[in-house]
Amino acid sequence: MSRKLILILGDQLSEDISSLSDFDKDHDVVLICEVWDEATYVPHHKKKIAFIFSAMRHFAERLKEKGFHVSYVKLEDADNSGSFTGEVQRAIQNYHPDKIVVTFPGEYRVLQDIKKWHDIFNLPVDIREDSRFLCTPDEFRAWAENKKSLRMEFFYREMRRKYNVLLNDEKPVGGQWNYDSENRKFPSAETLFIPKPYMVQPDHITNEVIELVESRFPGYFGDIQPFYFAVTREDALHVLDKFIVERLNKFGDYQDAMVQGQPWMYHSHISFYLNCGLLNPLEVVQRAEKAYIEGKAPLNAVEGFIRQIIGWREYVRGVYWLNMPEYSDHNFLDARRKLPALYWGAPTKMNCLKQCVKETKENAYAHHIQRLMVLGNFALIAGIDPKEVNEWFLIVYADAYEWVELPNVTGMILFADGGYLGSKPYASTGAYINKMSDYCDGCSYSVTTKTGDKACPFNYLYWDFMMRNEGKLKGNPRLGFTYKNLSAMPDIQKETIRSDANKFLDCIDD
Ligand code: FAD
Ligand code: DLZ
Ligand code: SF4
Repeated sequence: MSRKLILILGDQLSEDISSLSDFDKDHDVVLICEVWDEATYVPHHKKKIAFIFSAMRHFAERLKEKGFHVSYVKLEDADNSGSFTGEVQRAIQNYHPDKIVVTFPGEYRVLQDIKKWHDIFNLPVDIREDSRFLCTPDEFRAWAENKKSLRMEFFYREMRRKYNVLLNDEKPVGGQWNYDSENRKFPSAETLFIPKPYMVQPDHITNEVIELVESRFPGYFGDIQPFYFAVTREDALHVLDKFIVERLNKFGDYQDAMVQGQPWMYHSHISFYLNCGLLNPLEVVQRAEKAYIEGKAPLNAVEGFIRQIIGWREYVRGVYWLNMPEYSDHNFLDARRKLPALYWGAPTKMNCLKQCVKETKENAYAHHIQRLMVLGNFALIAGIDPKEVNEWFLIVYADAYEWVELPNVTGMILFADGGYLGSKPYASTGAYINKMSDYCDGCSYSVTTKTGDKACPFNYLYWDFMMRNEGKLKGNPRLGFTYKNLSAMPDIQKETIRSDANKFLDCIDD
């Protein structure tokens, strides 16, 4: 009887993963390994490493309880080779398999390694579709074919039809596909009473991993304590249930709101669990839809939430696999500035950035609008090199894997792909941040002042960005109004803006 060696990666922690679909308990072996290469290919946030390792260890225990033969390699094991290839090699020597099986990985660089194994080990390598995603790379390719630029909204409608989500006789429930226009409420008194998310007490496995990370990754960014992530499927389901029951009803209303001292808001905080396999996207969507059908959450909230998962999440993955490896080299706006030290927690007088970086450091999490309109917007208008921005976003968030991080950074926030993913750069002055948050109240700068030492840097950096990139952006139909305003601006004002921007950026790390 032949034996399969099944490698399960740290973001494939699902019992229904395709690589296990024909597991033979009498012969096959599952390999799960903590390897130095993965833990260090970027210096991940400490909470991210602890989360993945603990979730991997718990998952291995679960498989063993169910009778799977699991070979689990810990980071500190004496013979650990430090790489997937090295660990597969050791497992081949130990178990003499006839075949290697792995589900399609989440990152291009890992896929390149896996593709070499057939030649290195002289064994067949079966790379299986990752059926947890709702759109395969081939389906996405077919949808994208012959389109010069892609738009998420049309992809999303296809996905609603494919999975029959929020549809009545093939028409969108409520008559509209998208209820975003109802979803941009400012923070109000209600945001003072946000239900607390489900926080998990670390067990002995997690505590052991925390100690390991503290001793082996001491200089890495981020606070490891307090640690409260779910690391099992049961706890991840609790996180999801608590969100559906307590916060989904307000998700739409406050999706874009930012409140100082409230890192979690009405968001779901399930990206970590979706991306490592503890939750499945379709089950999440179906639970949200059920809440709407049962009258427990309004349509604007449920539609908005579902759109993020079957729309944006699948769309960015499609963009990633369709365009790698070229996508990681895009720099359409030729941005060259180094990432300022404030992204690593160096003091800054800009309160919005200070709060978002502080929460990122504490939680390995920031919600979407913090990533997009504060951390991302600043990186865009300050002209920071896409490579540096991508690396930062990959390091600091516990949900970050290149398939999802890269399109969001290169495409969504930096417009570095020239408008392939999004129709215009998400650049804004301080007015947007002031409208959607209370950060400006506690800031040393004045959000209503446009130039000079007291002025909010977002105000002059925004116009400086538009001037610097006029040649590339002026023709964008969605920026027509901006460039009309710019052309009406007196030259002296433009000069002041340029000079304020240069002065600020030149001293940003002082
Ligand atoms: P919610 O706001 O509750 O949304 C529900 C779910 O929708 C999320 O869990 C996520 O799975 C999905 N989702 C929402 N927006 C997106 C999106 N733009 N792309 C993909 N999925 C989405 N998400 C990641 O999972 N990993 C990343 O590395 C990542 N990097 C990002 C970088 C930037 C610059 C930006 C602007 C966004 C990034 N996102 C990333 C998307 C989004 O910010 C996070 O998915 C979200 O903040 C996670 O928190 P949540 O689970 O509370 O999400
Ligand atoms: C993120 C991560 C880390 C920190 N460590 C490991 C590891 O030691 N072993 C492992 O299998 N996976 C790890 N991961 C997740 C991988 O980086 C992820 O599986 C690949 O990038 C493919 O998406
Ligand atoms: Fe941020 Fe400007 Fe508001 Fe300060 S004034 S918090 S820098 S937007």
